[in-house]
Amino acid sequence: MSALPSTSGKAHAAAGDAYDAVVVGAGFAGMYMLHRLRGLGLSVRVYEQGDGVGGTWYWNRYPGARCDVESMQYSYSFSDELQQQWDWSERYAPQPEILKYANHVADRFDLRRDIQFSTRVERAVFDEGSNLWSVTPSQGDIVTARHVILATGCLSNARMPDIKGLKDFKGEVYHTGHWPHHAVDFTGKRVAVIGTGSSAIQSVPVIAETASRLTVFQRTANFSIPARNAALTSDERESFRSRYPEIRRFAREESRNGIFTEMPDRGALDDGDNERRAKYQSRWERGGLTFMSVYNNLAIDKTANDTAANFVREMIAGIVDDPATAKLLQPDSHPIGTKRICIDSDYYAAFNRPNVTLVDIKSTGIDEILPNAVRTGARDYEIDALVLATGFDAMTGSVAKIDIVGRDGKTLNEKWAEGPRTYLGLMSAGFPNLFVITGPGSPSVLSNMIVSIEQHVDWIADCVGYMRDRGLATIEAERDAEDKWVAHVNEVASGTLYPQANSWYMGANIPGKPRIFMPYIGGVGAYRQICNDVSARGYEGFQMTPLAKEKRAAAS
Ligand code: N01
Repeated sequence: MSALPSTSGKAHAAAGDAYDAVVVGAGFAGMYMLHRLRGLGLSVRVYEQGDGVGGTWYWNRYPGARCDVESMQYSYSFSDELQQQWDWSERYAPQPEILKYANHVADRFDLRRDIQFSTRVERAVFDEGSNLWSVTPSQGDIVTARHVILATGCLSNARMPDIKGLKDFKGEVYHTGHWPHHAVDFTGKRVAVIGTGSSAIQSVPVIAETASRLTVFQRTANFSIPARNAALTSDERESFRSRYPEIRRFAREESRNGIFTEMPDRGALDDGDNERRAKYQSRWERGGLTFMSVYNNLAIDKTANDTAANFVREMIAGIVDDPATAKLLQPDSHPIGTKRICIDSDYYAAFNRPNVTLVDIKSTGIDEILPNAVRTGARDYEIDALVLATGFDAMTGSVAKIDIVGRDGKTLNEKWAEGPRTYLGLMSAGFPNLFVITGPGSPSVLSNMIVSIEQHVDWIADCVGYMRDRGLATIEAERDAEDKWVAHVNEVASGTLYPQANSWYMGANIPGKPRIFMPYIGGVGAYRQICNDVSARGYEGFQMTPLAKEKRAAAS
């Protein structure tokens, strides 16, 4: 039973309302968290900045936006009826369909009545006397909660680049991560795209179809593998559905990245040139993220990695007609896979169109944005619309926007000033009852996000239920356990090639952000086992304190 009076179903929380849990964010993580906590009979208030559910899929509405994990796997597994009944139309569903799915889930599980939309959480302060959090939303009154769960997303804090003159541009300006809800029509317009990460790689071929001229400004070339997207047949859907128990089990327990696929049994150098090439070719034809799992050492052995990188560079040269453009598009700044690999539909081929130009800004950068043009060292490019595909303050950016005050008045931003510190990516010492879903120090962005979200949500819900059943007031990571976990996360990362790239995994895309490899690269299955072992041993590495006597009586 709820430890606190029910305040469920109110449009706005009122002053003094007390909840068992406040959840920040109503994306895939926040929605499932709400569903699980409600299942425990707890009172929950979810605050969501957008005016609808869906998180990433609510904000990222840019042309060509799709998931890069196959939809039959990038979907909730917690409800068998849901996964048996929902029909994905394509191998990689487009953003509107994923958003429709999020809305379907919200309706199906009656989630909206506990979500307060168009509301950010601005502040959360832990009161050491009552062991409760005091949460300040951007609208409505301050509420209290025993638990605060950050379901704020890893790629949700869109980053505007600091380019001179940007605010004086007179044409249309869009950020891919904050795309407007109204239709954007580029027909007949001169469009510039700044950035060549996944968002640009997905949007460029689509924008190129209608723009009169598209100029893509590239600072760093990225590796991209064809998606080979196609409509799903009912036979294909059925084949997945009938094997779901094994597919989901494998993704959770055995996989490295939360995706059901063959596990490589050998390294790239164990095969001869012809055999290796044939394997890369076959994965290239198949398309998708599993290109990188053809061998088991591409992330750790540079010579092995070079064989895959060279293959992709060769494919790029084969697609792009103009040799100078092909050369620019061939990445040479990082080992393949050490920045999140991109999945595209005709990205490289788009540069064969007469209306598309690639501009290399690696050495010169963009000098400034004029009211009607992008100025580089070489010349001015006149444009009508500007698309900023410049990424996110990843993993910590959305957490940092909330003023979180823990024990002794210390803020989380102070504690994380030199880089995020967590135990298991779930909690941070000094911040009792504050959980992060898919936070830094967990596999998170290195995985199929929904698999990692479900794992964290289930672990947190089980933990909250355990506390409720035993009359416990707080759970808090121990410093020693946290230090050891942070050291372990760093040690595992340093055994790989990942730190060699200036990636958002490393915080390298944000000036001044500490360079630390943020996610845990030990693998989804291994990580789950560690978390399960910790809880099985009575939450080893966490301190728990009991409720005061009278509160224990009220909670039972
Ligand atoms: O962002 P990014 P993204 N001047 O950071 C450039 C996920 N995602 O939105 O590399 C000029 O990857 C920057 O250049 P550089 C996915 O996990 C998933 O594309 O810093 N250029 C880079 O080229 C992905 O990894 C899907 O040299 C500037 C680009 O902008 C993550 O989101 C789809 C600049 C930013 O690339 C982020 O992808 C889309 C400046 N001042 C995204 N500042 C799916 O398929 C930045 N850049 C699910």
